[in-house]
Amino acid sequence: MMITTKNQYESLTEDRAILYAKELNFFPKDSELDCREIGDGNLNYVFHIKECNGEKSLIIKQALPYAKVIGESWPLTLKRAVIEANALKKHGEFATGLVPTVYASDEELAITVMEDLSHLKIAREGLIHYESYPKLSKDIGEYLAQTLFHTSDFALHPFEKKRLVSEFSNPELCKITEDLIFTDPFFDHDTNDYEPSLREEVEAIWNNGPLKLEVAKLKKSFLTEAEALLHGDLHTGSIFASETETKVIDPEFAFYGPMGFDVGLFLANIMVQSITREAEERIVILDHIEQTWKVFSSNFSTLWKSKGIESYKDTEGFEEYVVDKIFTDTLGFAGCELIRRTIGLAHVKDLDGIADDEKRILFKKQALQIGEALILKRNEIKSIHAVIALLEELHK
Ligand code: SR1
Ligand code: MG
Repeated sequence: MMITTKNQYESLTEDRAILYAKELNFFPKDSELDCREIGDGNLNYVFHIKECNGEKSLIIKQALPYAKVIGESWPLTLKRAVIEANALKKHGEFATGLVPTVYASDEELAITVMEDLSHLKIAREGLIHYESYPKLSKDIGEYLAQTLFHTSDFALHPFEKKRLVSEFSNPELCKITEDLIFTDPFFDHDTNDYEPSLREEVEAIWNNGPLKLEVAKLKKSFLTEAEALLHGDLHTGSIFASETETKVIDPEFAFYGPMGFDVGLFLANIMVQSITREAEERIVILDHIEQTWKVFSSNFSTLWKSKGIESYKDTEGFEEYVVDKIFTDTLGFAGCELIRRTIGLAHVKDLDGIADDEKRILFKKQALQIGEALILKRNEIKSIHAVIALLEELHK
């Protein structure tokens, strides 16, 4: 079922969401519906609607015309709902079973109606509570290889690639990332939010010329390198998981950018867990880091060989050059993400949720230290094992 309706924008309430769901003809006629707003993200409403006396259920996600986390003083385009629905569909063509099915979308109401995934848990929440996700890194490695390869110039006719670049032009959401990940944390900006005990480390970042030069280069890559259709915000809060399933949600930041950005954001958010965990619980996290890169790079290579259309694909050294560049970019973007999640506007519960002041501050300092090292040493670090060694240094 794929419905595209036209209505004038109004924000939904739980009651209005039920009325809207009834119009979709998804539920049996006259069935009684229950609705709860379950969104805990920064930007949108998420309504979970289910039959009171039946099995069927769905999710209605509605973009608000402002950032929920800040309020109406931060207006935000509603076009992001269309970007999200279209990115879910485009990525779903390749990452089979790894994104929710979109049932309907409504451009005027900025609504996406999709598969209910409430039997799964947000991976960040689960990881904080040491839940085991044996498929997470394999699935995300596969998701990254499929989505990034198939939407790139290595797989698409140049006309189709450029059509998609235009379709997924997402300037307002990109500006959030440009500011919150690449700029504000590296300057004394009023959006920053850091604990007073970190003031010395924060000032050291603002005064670190060589670090800022490398961040400027990474920001330039983000601004200019339209390599593939990215998810654009692939942190562990954008992933639903269980022991047997993984689903990537929320691609409202999708746009054409450098491939390493998606890989780096995911790895940075996993790395936070390696910083906060004791030795025994850390092993599984380090394994996720290794497996994500291994599965991504080996699946990307397989796709390159089997489906690549680039004339130079068999030219000695070219594939290696492309994968090495993704790796180097990945490390740099991961470093920026670690720093912004520690001292920028949008934090993560993995760190902020640690009640013990001494431990929390220590872990935050370590996140900054790893972030800086990844940015500054990204051209020297040649393997995922070297990244793991860097993380393990913290615990010696
Ligand atoms: C105002 S939006 C803050 C952050 O939330 C989103 O999930 C993105 O990560 C963004 O940077
Ligand atoms: Mg989100």
